[in-house]
Parts: sequence; structure tokens; C-alpha cells
Amino acid sequence: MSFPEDFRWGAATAAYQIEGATAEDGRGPSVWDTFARTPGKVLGGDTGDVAVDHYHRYREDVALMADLGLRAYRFSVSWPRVQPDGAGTANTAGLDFYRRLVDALLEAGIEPWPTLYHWDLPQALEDAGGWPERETAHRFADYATIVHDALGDRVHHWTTINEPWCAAFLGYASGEHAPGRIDAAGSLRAAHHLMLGHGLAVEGMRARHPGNHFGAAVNLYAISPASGVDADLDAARRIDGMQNRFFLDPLLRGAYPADVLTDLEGFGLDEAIKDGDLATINQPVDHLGVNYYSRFTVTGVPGEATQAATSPFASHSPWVGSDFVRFVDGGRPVTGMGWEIDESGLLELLSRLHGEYPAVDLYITENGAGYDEELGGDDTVHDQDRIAYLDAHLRACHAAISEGVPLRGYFTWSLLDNFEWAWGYSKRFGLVHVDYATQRRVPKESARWYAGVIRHGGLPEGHR
Ligand code: IFM
Repeated sequence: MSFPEDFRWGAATAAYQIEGATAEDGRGPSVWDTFARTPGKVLGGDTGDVAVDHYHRYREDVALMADLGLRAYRFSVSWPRVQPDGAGTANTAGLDFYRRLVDALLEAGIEPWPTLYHWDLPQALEDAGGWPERETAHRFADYATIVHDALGDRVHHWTTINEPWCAAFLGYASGEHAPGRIDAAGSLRAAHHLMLGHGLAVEGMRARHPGNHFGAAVNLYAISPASGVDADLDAARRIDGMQNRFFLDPLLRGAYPADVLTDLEGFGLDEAIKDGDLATINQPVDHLGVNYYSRFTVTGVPGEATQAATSPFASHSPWVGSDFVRFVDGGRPVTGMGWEIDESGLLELLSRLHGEYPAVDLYITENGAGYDEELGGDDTVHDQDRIAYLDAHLRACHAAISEGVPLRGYFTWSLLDNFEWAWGYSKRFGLVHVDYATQRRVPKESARWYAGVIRHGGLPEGHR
């Protein structure tokens, strides 16, 4: 099962999850520094203060990537490293880190794919109101152009925001992620302003380097109603609306979905949307990043199964989860996160995206499986479950390409074990095991398997 010659084989990480060095070289505090220090917010009281020390070990990590044969590496830039207070002139020492990283990647023949916002908002901007404030979108666009001015001559693919659903709704509605606010109306404004920030940033960056490629990465799900009864169909419509279409439609069509706007009446979103915003959000983009992990099965029948532990981020949007939608067990095997494994959902999603939003190239910007793993006595991790997960999802990618879906690359989540947000260091997603006490890196079996896939440009025929 060969993939196209120019298919981008990659792996992904994010700044706060791997860099550490949170107080070095002038970096300012981010909302995640504050949140992680707040008792009870992160499992075990873990923080990103050291993480996997990538800030100091990036050369070793680039060498690991080269050993794996990665063609591209998706990382995120830490906004508070570049602008410690979220505004004003750049902190040169912070930008220099990304200059060094990009140079090391290019020297190793690995294409750098930066994401500008993977959730580490400068704390000063949160203190001024955070993403529910419109001004934050403008601050983000300024920051984006600073980074792009520094790297845009050598970096040609740019992702603006990562998973705005999480940043807005886990950050401001359920409070499970930083900054930990519980404010449904504020979370909707946050979502709108994240997308506005994306549009303003693309506009600014493209004006400077029209030849570069720009896009956003969204976390999308396959969604099934638990049955064909009207209440279940409506639950599926609602969760598809909030999870998928609420982001896809403004970004790619320039309009919020009408049914979702009706569902959200009374939450003040209308007042946040100013003339021209949707045209700004709907900047032409060169690619859409798809972060895919799982399928949701939902019911709207009152009194049916309550929140299933198996649904990532499921309970969380107060107005969506409480009255109309409940997540039920879809009866599939789960990863160590309790997330149901369903590669058919990825094929379904890719076909749908191509059918409904045809004009954009697609990349899988995240896909992977988290487990509680330990290094074995033979000094490796026999992560056959992860290999099976990746293999199945890559077969779905291959099927999508065979159907004509313009899927141009795949970035597995994640290169390294790292700080898994509210789960701290308890869940491991890496191809490479990290001993958090010594920072020693050991490629897992999945790393060797993925290197083989890249080397052969595909997978053997038939199922594993
Ligand atoms: O670790 C996260 C990543 O930061 C965003 N997408 C999901 C991953 C696994 O939870």
C-alpha cells in the first residue's frame, strides 16, 4: 500500500508539553504555568517546568527524528517566549531558540512545520481578559507576524491555531484546561476570537510572504447516533455542530452553521461577531490540519446512559452536554486514555471533508494513542497496541487517498512522551519513551515500525 512519493511523513509535539525551561531566556509566564501550579488542576501536581527538556536537548531530538527518517516535524512556538507579556517587541533570545531549531531541522533534511498557538497564552493577556476579549485576536496576529518575519524565509508551512475547540471550551467552559474558567458565554466568544486571530494572522503573514502556505488544525470526530430515533439523531446533529461544523464552516465557508446558531441563542455569540469577521476568518487557506483520535456515539434520549468515561473531552460543554447530548459506550476497544479506537471514523471524516469542503488540501496533523507504559527489562517498550492503532489509521489514510481525497501528509502524535495537560505525565503518547527522571530517550517498538513505514513509503498489503 504505497503512499504518494511526496507524502509528508511526520511527527508532532507542542511547546509547553516538551520544552521545559519555562523561566529561561526571558520567557514570560503562560496560562499553563499558572494553571498547573493551581492545586488540583493537573494530576499529581505535574507542571511543564522541565517537561522533556527539549529546550536544551533539541539537537538530540532532531537526531532522533533523522534516525526515524521523518520528512517533516510539527512543533509549536511558545508565544510567551517570543512576547513575554503577549505584546510589544520580540524577545530575541526566545526567537533565537526557534531559529536554532529550524536550522537544525533543515540541516537534517526535515521540513519544519510550526504551529503558532498550542494553548500557552501569555498570562498577561489572560489577566487582560484572555480569548473572550477581542483584543487577544489582534495581539495574536501581531505575534504571528513577528515569528513569521523571523522564520518565513525558511519555513514554508504555517499552522496558526491548534484545536480551538479545546482552547475555547476546555479552557473557558469546563475549566479542565488553562485558564480554567467556567463561563459558557465567554467560551463562545473565545472560540470566535481564536478563529478571528487565525484569519488576521493569515492575512498578515500572507501579505509578507505570499508564497508560503497557511492553515489551521482542528480536532474533529466521527459521530454516530446511538439509534435512529429522532432524539439520538438530534444529539448527533448537535455534537457534530459544536465539535466539527462550528469551526469548519466559518474557516472554510465564511459562516457559522445556522442550526448551531439557533442552539446557541441566548449565549451572546451574535454580539461578539462584528461586520467583516467572517470574511476575515474565511481567508483562503492552503491546508486544513485534521487532528483525529476517536468516534463519539451519542444519545438524546432522556435518562439513557450518562457520560461515558470513554469519550475524550465529552462532558464538558455545559450547554451541549447537559440537556441534549449524552455520550454512550460505542462498544469498541479503547486506548489507555479510554478513547474508543475507530479507524473507520477517520476514513468517514476525510471523505466527508473532501465532499463538503473540497477546495483545501488535508493533512493529518495529529493521530496517535496514549497508554500508561513502562520501559521493559530489555530496555524498550513493546507498544504493539500503538503500532496496531497507527497501522489501522494509516490504512484508512491510504483508502482515503485512493478515493481521491487530497491528503498530503500525516503527523503522528507524538514524537516524544510528554506533558499530557490535565493528565500530567501519567499518559504516554510518544514513539520515543522518555525517562522523566534522567531525560533518557529510548525509541519504542512503534518508532522502529514507523521508520520502516517511512522507508518503504507505505504499509504491507493486508491487515496486520
Ligand atoms: O496531547 C494532546 C495535544 O496537545 C492536542 N491534541 C490531543 C493530544 C492528546 O491528548
